[in-house]
Amino acid sequence: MTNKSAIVVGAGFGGLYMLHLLRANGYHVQGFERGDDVGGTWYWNRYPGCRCDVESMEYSYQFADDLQQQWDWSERYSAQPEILRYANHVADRYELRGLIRFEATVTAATYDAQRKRWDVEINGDDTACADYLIMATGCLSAANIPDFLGLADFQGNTYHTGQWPKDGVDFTGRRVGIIGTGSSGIQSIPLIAEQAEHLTVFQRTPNYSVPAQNKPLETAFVEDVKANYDDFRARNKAIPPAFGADFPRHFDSALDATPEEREARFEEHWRYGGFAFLAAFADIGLNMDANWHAAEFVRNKIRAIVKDSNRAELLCPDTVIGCKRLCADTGYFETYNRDNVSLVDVSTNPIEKITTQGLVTGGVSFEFDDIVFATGFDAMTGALLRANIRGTSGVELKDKWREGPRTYMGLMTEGFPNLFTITGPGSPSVLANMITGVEHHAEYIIDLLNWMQAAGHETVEAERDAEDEWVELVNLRSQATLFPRCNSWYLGANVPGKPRVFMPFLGFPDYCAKLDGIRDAGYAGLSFA
Ligand code: NA7
Repeated sequence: MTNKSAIVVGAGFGGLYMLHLLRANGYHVQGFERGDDVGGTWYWNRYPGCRCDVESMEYSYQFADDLQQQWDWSERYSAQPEILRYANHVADRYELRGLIRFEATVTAATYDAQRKRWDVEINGDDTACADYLIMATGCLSAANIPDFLGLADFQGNTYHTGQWPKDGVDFTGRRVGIIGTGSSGIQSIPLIAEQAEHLTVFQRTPNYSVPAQNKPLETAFVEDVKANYDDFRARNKAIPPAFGADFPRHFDSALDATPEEREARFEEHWRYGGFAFLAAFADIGLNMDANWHAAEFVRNKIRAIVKDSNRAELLCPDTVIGCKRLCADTGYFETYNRDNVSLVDVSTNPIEKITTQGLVTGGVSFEFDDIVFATGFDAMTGALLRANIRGTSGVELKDKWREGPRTYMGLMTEGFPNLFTITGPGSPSVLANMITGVEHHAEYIIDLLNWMQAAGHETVEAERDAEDEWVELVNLRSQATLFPRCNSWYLGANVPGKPRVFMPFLGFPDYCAKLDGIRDAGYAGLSFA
């Protein structure tokens, strides 16, 4: 037992495991969570059709073999209710609930350099303090509702996909408008369309989506994975996204194939489903010409599925495929063949205003009973900046990150001693298997804290030079790919005014090797006191 204490903010998968490790290592620990239960992103995103785009056998903790052996998933891609049940199972199994105060939003966190402690304000009127502050606040947890004129005037119901009511929503017989065609829109539109009297989709940018090809998990497959789970996990951790090791994967160039070979390869990957589509050739994410072939294949699929040719063209993206997160759907494009679904292009005529009865775009008024905002998140930095974090000399994180997030290893930021970010910007985070990522971070943090206890250090802080080099490295790695060539939330481009900086570190194995090297060099780039 140590006399050191830690506050963990967030009770999603990162926070839960961090709490477990801290307690197991003898730290005094207190968790705070905005929701009234565990689950984080999977607690809030309850919209119809919400489902993980990483396969179930991979999207789970691997720190305890009995846990992964005993838990059973029902489908190839788990739906939100099942993932939330899993989070609850973990919280109960490891008796974590007692460590967490629910409905407790951290509204400010200030480092006291004299006492070498973090003072945290909860719900604006309560306080707590600890030696270490660990932000496990998630990458997709700060909802983005655009600042539409007249937003408060609407007299019907409004919903954001990332803040969905616990009891669900019944759209039967209702006129519904939905804004946004990212993953949340693409997953929810087919199901809302089945219920609503009429659904109008407001699309600013069409998106690439590949069928998920979701299905019940086969017993023989599950047994095989479980019999070789360590090997399965190790193979996944050895590839850049830390998932999909068993995808059909090809290492040749799309440009070396004949048109017939390309078509056959893309068809094979389309039928396999989901992210595997991007593994059809080695250079889809690297070469614009190769990328065009993959994009054109999807456009032709859209043209074949959607019967109204004008509507099909509106749904065809002309951007780089895989640059925004590729979506995995169930019946998305088919939904546009329904009589009760309309599609409105707002790319050239932005939504002008929300009215008491609906909204106006291009001078045309639409009336709705309900409006759904599938408008995404202030990703990766939003939840951290909303917590009003102040470091040494009162520096605010939002000021330090005004030109974009700056971290060392995606874990720490200079000027903020003893503050850690689980899957922070500058770590693989959203471009790797998130659960693998949070486990790696929580384990790295606990090793570092234990090392500090043994060495008698009270504080740890990133060094400015090391941080500058890290930011440069993250940026350079993205420049070698096509990721910077669109307006994605990976770049902060979805939120007006947000600096355009590519935030995830590309490549989980390289990232882990770098962090191991830093640790083996006595935590080079961190300074201790
Ligand atoms: P996304 O992928 O950020 O999608 C948000 C959508 O909302 C996208 O189509 C946006 O269009 C649209 N949007 C945002 N603001 C507006 C305004 N002002 N007017 C019209 N349309 C707008 O969020 P999701 O929740 O779907 O998915 C986030 C991640 O969660 C996803 O990648 C998975 O990892 C899970 P835009 O493309 O910006 O033109």
